[in-house]
Parts: sequence; C-alpha cells; structure tokens
Amino acid sequence: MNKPLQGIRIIDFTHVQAGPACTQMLAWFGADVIKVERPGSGDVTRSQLRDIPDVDALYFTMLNSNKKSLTLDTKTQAGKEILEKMIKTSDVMVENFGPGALDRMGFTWERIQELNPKMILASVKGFSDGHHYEDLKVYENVAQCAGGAASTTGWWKGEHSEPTISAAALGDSNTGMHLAIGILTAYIGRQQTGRGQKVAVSMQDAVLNLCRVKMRDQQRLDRLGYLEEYPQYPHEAFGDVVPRGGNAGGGGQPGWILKCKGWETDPNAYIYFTVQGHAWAPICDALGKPEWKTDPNYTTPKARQPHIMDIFATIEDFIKDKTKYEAVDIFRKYDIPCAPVLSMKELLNDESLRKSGSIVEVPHKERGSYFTVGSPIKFSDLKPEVTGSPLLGENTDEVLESLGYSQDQIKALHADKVV
Ligand code: CAO
Repeated sequence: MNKPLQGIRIIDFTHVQAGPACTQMLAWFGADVIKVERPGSGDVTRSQLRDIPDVDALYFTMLNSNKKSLTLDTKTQAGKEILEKMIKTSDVMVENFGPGALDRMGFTWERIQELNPKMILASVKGFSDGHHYEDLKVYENVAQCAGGAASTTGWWKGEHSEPTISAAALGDSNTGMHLAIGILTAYIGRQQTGRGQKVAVSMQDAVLNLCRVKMRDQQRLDRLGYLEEYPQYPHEAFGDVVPRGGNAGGGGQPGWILKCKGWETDPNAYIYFTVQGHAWAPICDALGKPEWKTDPNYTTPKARQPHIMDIFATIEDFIKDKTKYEAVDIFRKYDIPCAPVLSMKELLNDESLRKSGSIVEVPHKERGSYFTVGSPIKFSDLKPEVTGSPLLGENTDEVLESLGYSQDQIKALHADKVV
C-alpha cells in the first residue's frame, strides 16, 4: 500500500510528548523519521515511569513507534558535523527543546537555511516568539493553565472548586497535532515556492485554540452579564469571568453526567446525557413522560433551563436500576446523544477499537508486545501500520552509513562517545 509521506525525511529532534506525538503521526503515514537522542540516556521518557526494570518505558514506546533512533552528541564538533550533513539531506527538522537551546547548539534558523534553504524547521515552545513569557520552559499542565483550559474546567463551588487540569494532553499531544498540520502545510508550500520555512506552535496557543468556545463565552458574558447554558443560570450570580461549569454541555445543548446502577462502588458507572434543544419529544418518550411534550414548563430550552437540574435528576432516577450500557442502549433508540463513561480498562479491551486499529498491539524487541493508541485518522487508501519503537541508538550505524561514513569512522565516533 502506498504511504503518502514516503520519501519525506524528518530529523526528529524531539523529546517527552509534544514533539514525539507529532513525528510519530508523520511516521505512521510513511515519513522516514530519525530520532536524534543524546548518547547514553536518550529521550528522558525511555526511563520515566518504567513498569519493567531496564526496559524502555511505555511513555516512550507509545510516542515513538515507526521511528529510527540515532544517538548523537550535538554539542561536540563531530556531532555538529553529522547533524549538518543530516540537515543538508533532510526535508524537515522537528524540535521541542527549551527556549534558545537549538540556537545555543549553533543551529539558528539562519544557519539551517544556509545549510539547506528547502528545510522546514518545526518547533514547539511553551509560548510564542515575542511573548512576554517566551523564556519559560513548559510542561503539559503549565500550558493548560496558560491557555485558558484550567480556569474554565472543574467546579465553581464546593470543596474542590479550584482551577482543574484535564487528563487529556491538551498541551502536549494536541500541540504536536497542530504542528503536524503546520509541517504538511509548509511542505505543500515548498512545492510551490521551492523554499522551506519555520513553523512554530506554542503550547499556550494550541490549548487556547481548543478553548475557543470559552472565549466566545467571555464575550457573551461581557455583553449580557450571564451565560444561559451554564449551571449557575438562572439561580446564581455571575462574576466578570467565564466560570467553571462542572459537567455542563459546552454548546447550545445542556448535558450532564448521570449516575447509573453501581455508581456507589464503580467510579465510572455514569453516562453523559445531552438534551438537544430541537429533540425534546424523543427524550419524553424515552423517559415515559409524554405529558412533558406539551407542558409549557418543558417545551422550550428556555423554559427548561431554570429546572434543568431537576430534569437531570428525573433521568437519573429512570436509569438508577440500569447499567451505563443498558441506559445507553435505551436512549440510542431515541437518537439521544449519550455515551457511557468508559474507563481506560474498558477502552483497552474494546473490540470495536481493536477492529478499527484505534488500539493496536505492537511487538517490541525487549518488552514483548504492548498496546498503544493507533491512528485516530482513518483513510480509504491507507491503513497505517504501527511498528515498535526503536531501542536507543538502534539505527545509529545505518544512518551514519547513509551519510557516507566508513566503518572505521563509525567505530571512532562510537569510541569518542559522539554517537
Ligand atoms: N546532544 C547534546 N545536547 C543535547 C542533546 C543532544 N543530542 N539533546 C538535547 N541537548 C541539550 C540541549 O541542547 C540543552 O542544552 P542547553 O540548555 O545547555 O543549551 C539541554 O539538552 C536541555 O534541553 P531542554 O531545555 O530542552 O531540556 P529540559 O529537560 O531542561 O526541559 C522541557 C524540558 C520540556 C521543559 C523543555 O524542553 C521545553 O520547555 N520544551 C518546549 C516546550 C515543550 O515541548 N514542552 C512539552 C514537553 S512534553 O511534556
């Protein structure tokens, strides 16, 4: 099967999650991705949160499949020469070092362009160039706070009403996905102009892009003084910033997490239930409440909003003797947007996800096989095949040979700990 990105050579100078998630996806689609790692230790995630002693951690294996690994000390002269040769013969270099690290290594954007004017340099940083925080190093949760996600996630009152972090990697993998779009755009641009360009995505911007609807809400709040779809409305006062809305639906559809049978002992015995404004009648039918269809307290979204929590309580009462799967099986017949709250264990064993390739089992030379999340993007003419992540330096000699180094030179580079 033809892999559309075949022939694109990528220097993967990334680490931890944001950069590796980007290059992994490009590798799935056929790009030749060579991960450059520090000799001896490599990407820090190889040894972080290990579940098997001395074996690459899942943190690494799940973000670096389909790649090659080259060890290279780019702070030595010989190491810099090797990297220069790679830049001359590659299409893209992706990096997510701390601010200024690549410049300090001697690889400024100007220098990279001198070496290869067609090169696309793709970077992840915490904040964008010129931002007053541009010097900051950033990890996931820092980005969630800086990008607006934390201030708008969680509960607005009660014991745990502080800003809340999402478990989803909004700062890391999400930024990597934005960067992948940027790289492919620059690659297509290069076909038109013959020139490469610098592509940058800041984690703050990538989080903010996902918080677009919250910025919508801030402007509505500024104008109106209230937000009608938030659980605070109409019984509680609004301040001057978008409040945290608990589990409320983020759009025009009210929704909430509802308890199902077994919630007392199972932390995930819940469903998410959505009340579509235009589809009230099927909800009444599903609940056996035909009288609600004509009751003026229920017929419009506006009429329902003051007692929406009572409506959710009624639905909860209806499903209290049903499992989350039984509840969804009832509501799906009425076209109600809903889903069970699924645990990682349930997802890992979900037959549909296995069948579609969204969860795949991959062999690894040292750990045996492991499960990973496969491509979430499905194509009619491409079935991305996920292969195991490389061992540290597994492809060093092969890459050096491809750059024209002789066996003796390669031996000397190993002896000098350049590779
Ligand atoms: N050979 C020699 N030196 C190397 C090297 C190699 N192969 N690879 C990296 N280095 C050096 C860098 O040149 C840098 O050196 P100096 O600081 O002396 O110039 C040094 O390693 C440290 O790099 P760093 O600043 O990227 O690493 P850190 O662990 O201190 O910080 C992180 C990690 C993630 C906070 C930082 O890289 C960062 O802010 N990145 C941008 C934002 C980002 O991507 N964050 C998300 C990571 S995913 O959670």
